[in-house]
Amino acid sequence: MEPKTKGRILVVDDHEDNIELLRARFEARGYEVQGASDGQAALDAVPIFCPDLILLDVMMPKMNGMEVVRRLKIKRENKEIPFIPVIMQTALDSTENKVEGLDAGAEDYVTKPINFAELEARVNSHLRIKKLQSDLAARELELSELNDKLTRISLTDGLTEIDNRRCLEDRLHEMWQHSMRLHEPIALIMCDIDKFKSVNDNYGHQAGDSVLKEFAQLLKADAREIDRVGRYGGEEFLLILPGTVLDAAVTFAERLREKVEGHTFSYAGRTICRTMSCGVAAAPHPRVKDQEALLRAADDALYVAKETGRNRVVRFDSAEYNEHTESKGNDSSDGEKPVKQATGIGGSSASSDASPEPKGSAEGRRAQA
Ligand code: GH3
Ligand code: MG
Ligand code: MG
Repeated sequence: MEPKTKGRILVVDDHEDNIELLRARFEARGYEVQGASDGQAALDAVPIFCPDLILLDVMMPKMNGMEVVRRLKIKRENKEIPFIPVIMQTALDSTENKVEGLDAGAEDYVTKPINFAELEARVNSHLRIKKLQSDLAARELELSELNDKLTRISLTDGLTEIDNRRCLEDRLHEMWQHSMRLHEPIALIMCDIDKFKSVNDNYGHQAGDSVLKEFAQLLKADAREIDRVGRYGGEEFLLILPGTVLDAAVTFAERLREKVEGHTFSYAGRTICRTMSCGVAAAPHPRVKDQEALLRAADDALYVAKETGRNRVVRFDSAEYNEHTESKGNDSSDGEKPVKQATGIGGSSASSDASPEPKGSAEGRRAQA
């Protein structure tokens, strides 16, 4: 194994003899040294040699040390290079040079002729600072990665690995604001697997988990990139469709419903079939004033789909929706008189195991879950 170097030093000097002198002394003490004989060569060497410290002569032809320091500083500010301490080598009597060098961004200076013991002490002191800085930067990076991971976890459903309810609510908030600002439509589809409890009862909880995962992927596969698909709770999923009018959302929901109806879920060699019910709502709509009302409208429409037989898509404020909610007296919208529409796309006929069973309001239903 190669012995660990005490540090990588880039020595920049237009006199080759000076470079060789410092190289011999530093290498003898376990440092790794590279020389550069002008300013441009030094700048070129930095990304390749990756020095821990630069020992820089001020007086050089073409590009002097001051200019090198200024350019290094810009590169560092642009995050092209990490922090690299620079020690300037100045003439003994040039206070002006020292001030200018430190102002330009150098960390320290030594005066020529060089006292090697002093130079080595300064080099070590700056290497210690550099190490502290890079340890700190590595820790910061670690923390920020951990933070990103935690954020991702807090917004993702652990089982299905799609957006969770919190994420959906955040996105809905953003998308609602965006839609209102640009006067664009926005639609929601609230989906609930029919008779899902019986999957758990008949095949076991793990089979239920597996169906939920597969179901999430079925929904996601058909959504556009700009749509959000998430698990709102238990076996209830929400799709947020920006820029989508009610008619288009109902058509899409119907397509998804048919897809689920025709799909065979499999778990441990057994096949399971299920249907889903959907409630669809969109804005702008005279009865949908805010994002909460939109969510409630989709949820209420889902409730009607459940009550009227399951395996159906019900549109908020359709004739069917209004007739049903009026007869039940449980419409939880804003209390204004429902606007009757000619028809609500009612999905297919009821599934065979469907048995309308009143469970109270949609919110009540969720509270039970
Ligand atoms: P409905 O058609 O009225 O929606 O009937 P349902 O059986 O689907 O609805 P119900 O609310 O009666 O039951 C939902 C079931 O979903 C009960 C609960 O145990 C199950 N469930 C919720 N979350 C999970 C989960 O993460 N994994 C599994 N396996 N089951 C879950
Ligand atoms: Mg269900
Ligand atoms: Mg449910």
